[in-house]
Amino acid sequence: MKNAISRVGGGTLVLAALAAAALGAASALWYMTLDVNVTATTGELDWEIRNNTIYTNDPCTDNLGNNITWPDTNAFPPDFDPVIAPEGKDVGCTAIEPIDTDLDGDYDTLNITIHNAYPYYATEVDFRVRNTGTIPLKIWRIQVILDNGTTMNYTELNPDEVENEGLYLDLNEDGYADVLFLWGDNFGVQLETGQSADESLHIVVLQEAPQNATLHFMIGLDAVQWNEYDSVISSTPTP
Ligand SMILES: [Ca+2]
Ligand SMILES: [Ca+2]
Ligand SMILES: [Ca+2]
Ligand SMILES: [Ca+2]
Repeated sequence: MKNAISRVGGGTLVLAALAAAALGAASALWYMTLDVNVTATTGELDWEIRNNTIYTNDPCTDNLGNNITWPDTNAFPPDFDPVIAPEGKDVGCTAIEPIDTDLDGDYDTLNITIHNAYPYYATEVDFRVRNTGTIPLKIWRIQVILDNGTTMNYTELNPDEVENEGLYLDLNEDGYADVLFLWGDNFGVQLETGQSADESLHIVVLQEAPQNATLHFMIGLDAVQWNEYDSVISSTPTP
């Protein structure tokens, strides 16, 4: 009888040892899982406006910063197709200054100033956006930032407004639109790390723009990681 009890006792010990071993295995597995999570570091979402790709068809200065004369472009309704001003007149010009607003070493915003503009003066702002992060991204929306800090966001959700018909903007908030923006596309185009996409913006000054005023605003962009794009645009109203 003692022997039988002893055997049972021995069996219990063996089971306990097996359970401990199993627990040890589970612990090891748990730590391995943790290791995997730690090793899979998060990616970086980042992009830049490349400095040497910023272009306007009516610059105020040359590459050395000297003032230059450059014929204006005009664009009249209803189609606003740009044409060189009659007799190659030079009245207005466009200055573009890239800014690094978050001080991370790359340009993310454009400071745009239109000097001496008049109704139907037209200008073009082109630039290239490059994915400088480590994960694919898509350009989500445009930001137009007014002097008083008001920021308006536009996505491709209203393609007729942003890409085709254009966007009428009241820069000085007097109730009348001062400029018409017409955008190129490349919303939602996937950019792998290191890849670039061109953005172009046509700006036409309208009849109601203030006289003797310098038109100024800033342009920024928002990008999202590639697999967030659809859910972001479908859940966010514009502007
Ligand atoms: Ca950046
Ligand atoms: Ca000019
Ligand atoms: Ca930056
Ligand atoms: Ca206005």
